[in-house]
Amino acid sequence: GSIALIGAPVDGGAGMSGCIMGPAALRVANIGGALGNLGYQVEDWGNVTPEKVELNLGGATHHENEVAGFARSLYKTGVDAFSKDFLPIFLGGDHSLSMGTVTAAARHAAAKGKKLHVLWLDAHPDFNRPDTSHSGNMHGMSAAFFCGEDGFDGVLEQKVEPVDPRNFHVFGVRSIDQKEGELLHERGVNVMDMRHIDEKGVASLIRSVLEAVQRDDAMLHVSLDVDFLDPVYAPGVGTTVPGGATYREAHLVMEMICDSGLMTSLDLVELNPYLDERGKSTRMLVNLTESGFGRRVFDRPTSEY
Ligand code: DIR
Ligand code: MN
Ligand code: MN
Ligand code: MN
Repeated sequence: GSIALIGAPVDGGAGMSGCIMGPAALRVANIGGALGNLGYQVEDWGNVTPEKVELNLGGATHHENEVAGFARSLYKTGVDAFSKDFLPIFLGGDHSLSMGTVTAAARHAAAKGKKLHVLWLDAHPDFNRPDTSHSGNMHGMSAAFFCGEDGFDGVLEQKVEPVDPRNFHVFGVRSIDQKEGELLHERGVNVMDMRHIDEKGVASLIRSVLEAVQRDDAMLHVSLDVDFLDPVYAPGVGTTVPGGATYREAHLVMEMICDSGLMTSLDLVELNPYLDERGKSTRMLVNLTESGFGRRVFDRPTSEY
Protein backbone atom coordinates (compact mmCIF):
# COMPACT_ATOMS: atom_id res chain seq x y z
CA GLY A 1 0.00 0.00 0.00
CA SER A 2 0.90 3.67 -0.19
CA ILE A 3 1.92 6.03 2.58
CA ALA A 4 0.52 9.56 2.98
CA LEU A 5 2.61 12.08 4.89
CA ILE A 6 0.32 14.56 6.62
CA GLY A 7 1.88 17.55 8.40
CA ALA A 8 0.30 18.99 11.54
CA PRO A 9 2.26 22.04 12.72
CA VAL A 10 0.31 22.52 15.94
CA ASP A 11 2.13 23.63 19.07
CA GLY A 12 -0.50 25.34 21.23
CA GLY A 13 -1.05 22.05 23.07
CA ALA A 14 2.51 22.00 24.43
CA GLY A 15 3.86 24.09 27.25
CA MET A 16 6.58 25.51 25.03
CA SER A 17 6.55 26.57 21.41
CA GLY A 18 8.70 25.01 18.71
CA CYS A 19 6.77 21.91 17.59
CA ILE A 20 5.41 24.06 14.79
CA MET A 21 8.75 23.38 13.06
CA GLY A 22 8.45 19.59 13.44
CA PRO A 23 6.91 18.73 10.06
CA ALA A 24 9.45 20.95 8.27
CA ALA A 25 12.38 19.31 10.09
CA LEU A 26 11.14 15.81 9.25
CA ARG A 27 10.88 16.80 5.59
CA VAL A 28 14.38 18.34 5.67
CA ALA A 29 15.60 14.98 7.00
CA ASN A 30 13.89 13.43 3.95
CA ILE A 31 11.45 11.14 5.69
CA GLY A 32 9.60 10.63 2.41
CA GLY A 33 12.73 9.61 0.52
CA ALA A 34 13.72 7.20 3.28
CA LEU A 35 10.37 5.42 3.00
CA GLY A 36 10.62 5.48 -0.79
CA ASN A 37 13.98 3.68 -0.55
CA LEU A 38 12.25 0.94 1.43
CA GLY A 39 9.97 0.34 -1.54
CA TYR A 40 6.88 2.32 -0.56
CA GLN A 41 4.86 4.65 -2.71
CA VAL A 42 4.89 7.90 -0.72
CA GLU A 43 2.65 10.92 -1.24
CA ASP A 44 3.27 14.09 0.72
CA TRP A 45 -0.09 15.70 1.37
CA GLY A 46 1.49 18.84 2.83
CA ASN A 47 0.35 20.43 6.07
CA VAL A 48 -3.30 20.56 7.11
CA THR A 49 -4.92 23.94 7.60
CA PRO A 50 -6.61 24.27 11.01
CA GLU A 51 -10.30 25.06 11.02
CA LYS A 52 -11.59 28.12 12.81
CA VAL A 53 -13.09 27.16 16.18
CA GLU A 54 -14.53 29.13 19.12
CA LEU A 55 -14.33 26.98 22.22
CA ASN A 56 -13.71 27.28 25.95
CA LEU A 57 -13.02 24.09 27.86
CA GLY A 58 -12.52 25.82 31.19
CA GLY A 59 -10.07 25.10 33.96
CA ALA A 60 -6.46 25.83 33.19
CA THR A 61 -6.92 24.64 29.60
CA HIS A 62 -5.45 26.93 26.99
CA HIS A 63 -5.15 27.15 23.20
CA GLU A 64 -8.26 25.00 22.78
CA ASN A 65 -9.19 26.85 19.59
CA GLU A 66 -5.92 26.04 17.89
CA VAL A 67 -5.92 22.44 19.15
CA ALA A 68 -9.54 21.81 18.16
CA GLY A 69 -8.97 23.50 14.80
CA PHE A 70 -6.16 21.09 13.99
CA ALA A 71 -8.06 18.11 15.42
CA ARG A 72 -11.05 18.74 13.14
CA SER A 73 -8.90 19.19 10.10
CA LEU A 74 -6.77 16.10 10.88
CA TYR A 75 -9.88 14.04 11.51
CA LYS A 76 -11.22 14.82 8.05
CA THR A 77 -7.87 14.40 6.29
CA GLY A 78 -7.22 11.17 8.18
CA VAL A 79 -10.61 9.68 7.28
CA ASP A 80 -9.94 10.64 3.67
CA ALA A 81 -6.52 8.94 3.71
CA PHE A 82 -7.91 5.70 5.20
CA SER A 83 -10.81 5.59 2.76
CA LYS A 84 -8.33 5.91 -0.14
CA ASP A 85 -6.34 3.01 1.33
CA PHE A 86 -3.30 5.01 2.43
CA LEU A 87 -1.37 4.37 5.59
CA PRO A 88 -1.15 7.89 7.05
CA ILE A 89 1.94 9.10 8.90
CA PHE A 90 1.14 12.29 10.78
CA LEU A 91 4.09 14.64 11.21
CA GLY A 92 3.72 16.71 14.38
CA GLY A 93 3.31 18.98 15.97
CA ASP A 94 2.54 18.47 19.63
CA HIS A 95 0.69 15.40 20.93
CA SER A 96 -2.72 17.12 21.02
CA LEU A 97 -2.88 16.29 17.30
CA SER A 98 -3.82 12.72 18.23
CA MET A 99 -7.26 14.03 19.12
CA GLY A 100 -7.78 14.20 15.36
CA THR A 101 -5.65 11.32 14.13
CA VAL A 102 -6.81 8.61 16.52
CA THR A 103 -10.46 9.56 16.11
CA ALA A 104 -10.01 9.32 12.34
CA ALA A 105 -8.62 5.81 12.78
CA ALA A 106 -11.46 4.95 15.18
CA ARG A 107 -14.01 6.23 12.68
CA HIS A 108 -12.52 4.13 9.90
CA ALA A 109 -12.34 1.07 12.13
CA ALA A 110 -16.00 1.47 13.13
CA ALA A 111 -17.03 1.80 9.48
CA LYS A 112 -15.32 -1.51 8.75
CA GLY A 113 -16.78 -3.16 11.84
CA LYS A 114 -13.34 -3.42 13.42
CA LYS A 115 -11.81 -2.47 16.72
CA LEU A 116 -8.94 -0.05 17.12
CA HIS A 117 -5.97 -0.56 19.40
CA VAL A 118 -3.62 2.32 20.19
CA LEU A 119 0.03 1.89 21.19
CA TRP A 120 1.29 5.02 22.94
CA LEU A 121 5.09 5.25 23.09
CA ASP A 122 5.63 8.09 25.53
CA ALA A 123 7.11 9.18 28.86
CA HIS A 124 3.56 10.30 29.72
CA PRO A 125 0.14 8.67 29.34
CA ASP A 126 -1.52 11.98 28.28
CA PHE A 127 -4.67 10.95 30.13
CA ASN A 128 -5.66 14.21 31.83
CA ARG A 129 -9.11 15.77 31.48
CA PRO A 130 -9.51 19.56 31.55
CA ASP A 131 -10.59 19.21 35.20
CA THR A 132 -7.59 17.09 36.28
CA SER A 133 -4.84 18.88 34.36
CA HIS A 134 -2.57 21.20 36.33
CA SER A 135 -0.71 22.55 33.32
CA GLY A 136 -3.75 23.05 31.11
CA ASN A 137 -1.57 21.78 28.24
CA MET A 138 -3.76 19.84 25.85
CA HIS A 139 -0.92 17.55 24.70
CA GLY A 140 -1.41 15.93 28.11
CA MET A 141 -5.12 15.26 27.39
CA SER A 142 -5.31 13.65 23.96
CA ALA A 143 -5.69 10.06 25.12
CA ALA A 144 -8.39 10.95 27.66
CA PHE A 145 -10.24 12.63 24.80
CA PHE A 146 -10.24 9.69 22.36
CA CYS A 147 -11.00 7.21 25.16
CA GLY A 148 -14.27 9.05 25.69
CA GLU A 149 -13.63 10.99 28.92
CA ASP A 150 -15.91 13.95 29.73
CA GLY A 151 -15.02 17.60 29.43
CA PHE A 152 -14.14 17.83 25.75
CA ASP A 153 -17.47 18.86 24.21
CA GLY A 154 -17.04 20.80 21.00
CA VAL A 155 -13.50 19.72 20.16
CA LEU A 156 -14.83 17.70 17.21
CA GLU A 157 -18.12 18.47 15.52
CA GLN A 158 -19.21 14.85 15.38
CA LYS A 159 -19.37 12.11 17.98
CA VAL A 160 -16.84 9.34 17.29
CA GLU A 161 -16.86 5.88 18.82
CA PRO A 162 -14.33 6.11 21.68
CA VAL A 163 -11.31 3.83 21.91
CA ASP A 164 -11.90 1.16 24.54
CA PRO A 165 -9.42 2.12 27.31
CA ARG A 166 -8.50 -1.57 27.62
CA ASN A 167 -7.25 -1.37 24.03
CA PHE A 168 -5.12 1.66 24.88
CA HIS A 169 -1.55 0.48 25.53
CA VAL A 170 0.82 2.96 27.14
CA PHE A 171 4.47 1.97 26.83
CA GLY A 172 7.53 3.56 28.41
CA VAL A 173 5.85 5.92 30.86
CA ARG A 174 7.76 7.39 33.77
CA SER A 175 5.80 10.52 34.62
CA ILE A 176 2.14 10.29 35.66
CA ASP A 177 0.11 12.95 37.52
CA GLN A 178 -1.79 11.82 40.64
CA LYS A 179 -5.36 12.07 39.33
CA GLU A 180 -4.29 10.94 35.90
CA GLY A 181 -2.92 7.75 37.46
CA GLU A 182 -6.15 7.07 39.32
CA LEU A 183 -8.14 7.52 36.11
CA LEU A 184 -5.87 5.16 34.17
CA HIS A 185 -6.41 2.57 36.85
CA GLU A 186 -10.19 2.99 36.98
CA ARG A 187 -10.49 2.69 33.20
CA GLY A 188 -8.31 -0.40 32.91
CA VAL A 189 -5.72 1.10 30.59
CA ASN A 190 -2.80 -1.23 29.79
CA VAL A 191 0.01 0.78 31.39
CA MET A 192 3.52 -0.58 30.85
CA ASP A 193 5.82 1.73 32.74
CA MET A 194 9.61 1.75 32.70
CA ARG A 195 9.76 -0.69 35.59
CA HIS A 196 7.73 -3.22 33.59
CA ILE A 197 10.16 -2.80 30.73
CA ASP A 198 13.17 -3.25 33.02
CA GLU A 199 11.70 -6.40 34.56
CA LYS A 200 10.17 -8.07 31.50
CA GLY A 201 11.97 -6.48 28.58
CA VAL A 202 10.64 -4.80 25.47
CA ALA A 203 10.10 -7.96 23.44
CA SER A 204 7.68 -9.85 25.69
CA LEU A 205 5.58 -6.76 26.44
CA ILE A 206 5.31 -5.59 22.83
CA ARG A 207 4.58 -9.16 21.72
CA SER A 208 1.62 -9.29 24.09
CA VAL A 209 0.24 -6.03 22.67
CA LEU A 210 0.63 -7.24 19.09
CA GLU A 211 -1.00 -10.55 19.95
CA ALA A 212 -4.00 -8.73 21.39
CA VAL A 213 -4.32 -6.68 18.20
CA GLN A 214 -4.08 -9.79 16.08
CA ARG A 215 -6.62 -11.67 18.21
CA ASP A 216 -9.11 -8.83 17.73
CA ASP A 217 -8.32 -8.55 14.01
CA ALA A 218 -8.08 -4.87 14.87
CA MET A 219 -6.49 -1.77 13.39
CA LEU A 220 -3.38 -0.50 15.18
CA HIS A 221 -2.52 3.15 15.57
CA VAL A 222 1.00 3.84 16.88
CA SER A 223 1.73 7.20 18.46
CA LEU A 224 5.42 7.96 19.00
CA ASP A 225 6.26 10.87 21.30
CA VAL A 226 9.91 11.97 21.10
CA ASP A 227 10.13 11.93 24.91
CA PHE A 228 9.58 8.13 24.86
CA LEU A 229 13.31 8.11 24.15
CA ASP A 230 15.93 8.89 26.72
CA PRO A 231 17.03 12.54 26.40
CA VAL A 232 20.55 11.31 25.60
CA TYR A 233 19.26 10.10 22.22
CA ALA A 234 16.57 12.70 21.66
CA PRO A 235 17.02 16.07 23.36
CA GLY A 236 14.74 17.87 20.90
CA VAL A 237 11.54 17.87 22.97
CA GLY A 238 10.09 20.25 25.54
CA THR A 239 9.28 17.60 28.16
CA THR A 240 12.35 15.37 28.52
CA VAL A 241 12.23 12.84 31.36
CA PRO A 242 15.32 10.82 32.36
CA GLY A 243 15.27 7.05 32.19
CA GLY A 244 13.74 6.72 28.75
CA ALA A 245 13.95 4.08 26.05
CA THR A 246 17.42 3.44 24.70
CA TYR A 247 18.33 3.55 21.04
CA ARG A 248 18.16 -0.23 20.85
CA GLU A 249 14.93 -0.62 22.82
CA ALA A 250 13.16 1.91 20.63
CA HIS A 251 14.35 0.25 17.43
CA LEU A 252 13.27 -3.16 18.68
CA VAL A 253 9.76 -1.83 19.30
CA MET A 254 9.54 -0.47 15.76
CA GLU A 255 11.05 -3.62 14.21
CA MET A 256 8.55 -5.82 16.00
CA ILE A 257 5.70 -3.58 14.89
CA CYS A 258 6.97 -3.88 11.33
CA ASP A 259 7.30 -7.67 11.49
CA SER A 260 3.73 -7.96 12.76
CA GLY A 261 2.36 -6.15 9.70
CA LEU A 262 -0.40 -4.77 11.93
CA MET A 263 0.24 -1.02 12.00
CA THR A 264 -2.35 0.99 10.09
CA SER A 265 -1.36 4.56 11.06
CA LEU A 266 1.46 6.40 12.83
CA ASP A 267 1.98 9.73 14.64
CA LEU A 268 5.44 11.27 15.04
CA VAL A 269 4.95 13.94 17.68
CA GLU A 270 6.51 16.50 20.01
CA LEU A 271 9.63 17.03 17.92
CA ASN A 272 10.92 20.51 18.83
CA PRO A 273 13.71 21.37 16.37
CA TYR A 274 14.43 24.60 18.26
CA LEU A 275 15.63 22.52 21.23
CA ASP A 276 17.40 19.87 19.18
CA GLU A 277 21.14 19.33 18.79
CA ARG A 278 22.03 19.51 15.11
CA GLY A 279 19.13 17.41 13.91
CA LYS A 280 19.84 14.52 16.26
CA SER A 281 16.25 13.91 17.40
CA THR A 282 14.87 14.49 13.92
CA ARG A 283 17.21 11.85 12.49
CA MET A 284 16.31 9.50 15.34
CA LEU A 285 12.61 9.81 14.45
CA VAL A 286 13.30 9.19 10.77
CA ASN A 287 15.48 6.16 11.59
CA LEU A 288 12.82 4.72 13.90
CA THR A 289 10.22 5.23 11.19
CA GLU A 290 12.48 3.33 8.78
CA SER A 291 12.66 0.46 11.28
CA GLY A 292 8.88 0.55 11.51
CA PHE A 293 8.68 0.08 7.75
CA GLY A 294 11.18 -2.64 7.15
CA ARG A 295 14.72 -1.36 7.40
CA ARG A 296 16.92 -4.04 8.93
CA VAL A 297 20.63 -4.49 9.28
CA PHE A 298 20.76 -8.16 8.41
CA ASP A 299 18.11 -9.75 6.24
CA ARG A 300 16.93 -12.67 8.27
CA PRO A 301 13.53 -14.31 8.09
CA THR A 302 11.45 -13.59 11.18
CA SER A 303 9.72 -16.59 12.68
CA GLU A 304 7.49 -14.66 15.04
CA TYR A 305 7.19 -11.06 16.11
C1 DIR B 1 1.72 16.52 32.32
C2 DIR B 1 2.82 16.42 31.30
N1 DIR B 1 1.17 15.21 32.63
C3 DIR B 1 0.61 17.45 31.83
N2 DIR B 1 2.33 15.87 30.12
C4 DIR B 1 2.95 15.73 28.94
O1 DIR B 1 0.93 18.61 31.56
O2 DIR B 1 -0.52 17.03 31.70
N3 DIR B 1 4.14 16.05 28.61
N4 DIR B 1 2.26 15.18 27.93
O3 DIR B 1 4.65 15.69 27.40
MN1 MN C 1 -9.76 28.51 28.01
MN1 MN D 1 2.75 12.66 24.67
MN1 MN E 1 5.41 12.85 26.56
